[in-house]
Amino acid sequence: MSGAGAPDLSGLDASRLRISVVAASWHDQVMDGLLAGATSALGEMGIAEPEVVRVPGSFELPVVARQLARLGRDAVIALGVVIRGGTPHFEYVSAATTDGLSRVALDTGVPIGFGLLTCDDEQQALDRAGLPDSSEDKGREAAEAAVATLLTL
Ligand code: DLZ
Repeated sequence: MSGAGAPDLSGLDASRLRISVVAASWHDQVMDGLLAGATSALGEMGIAEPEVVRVPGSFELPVVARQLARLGRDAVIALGVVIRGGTPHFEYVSAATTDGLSRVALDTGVPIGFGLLTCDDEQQALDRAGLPDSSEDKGREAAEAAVATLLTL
């Protein structure tokens, strides 16, 4: 993870941490990349097989993230992809999911990795999905951010 002041995660043994991933089920190829990025980052921290909970769509991420936080997870990584369509639905789902995840983090004090892609088209999402041709890996970033935040609390 880069960024001034971010905790150094190299060599971290997080195997005792209870960390779950909650992942939406729209846009399969992008989701596969986000999930691979997050689980690979967690694997490097000693969490070999993190719990992964699938939900129908991004709108459902906050309620499940909140339940996982309430059940004692140390951190939750939320992954989803919303792609702009021809109706205002994109704005509603993106805003509700973002606000909801933020509220979960603030209300529970449990770090929530924010791995929600909100993109104009599928190519933008693929570019950020951590796939072989992608330039960014937002699933990995979300996992690293959640754990880094946890280490600061
Ligand atoms: C309905 C919908 C639409 C149009 N687009 C997306 C999307 O791009 N990404 C996503 O994760 N979910 C989408 N959904 C589903 C909603 O998030 C939600 O699952 C449904 O409205 C049912 O509550």
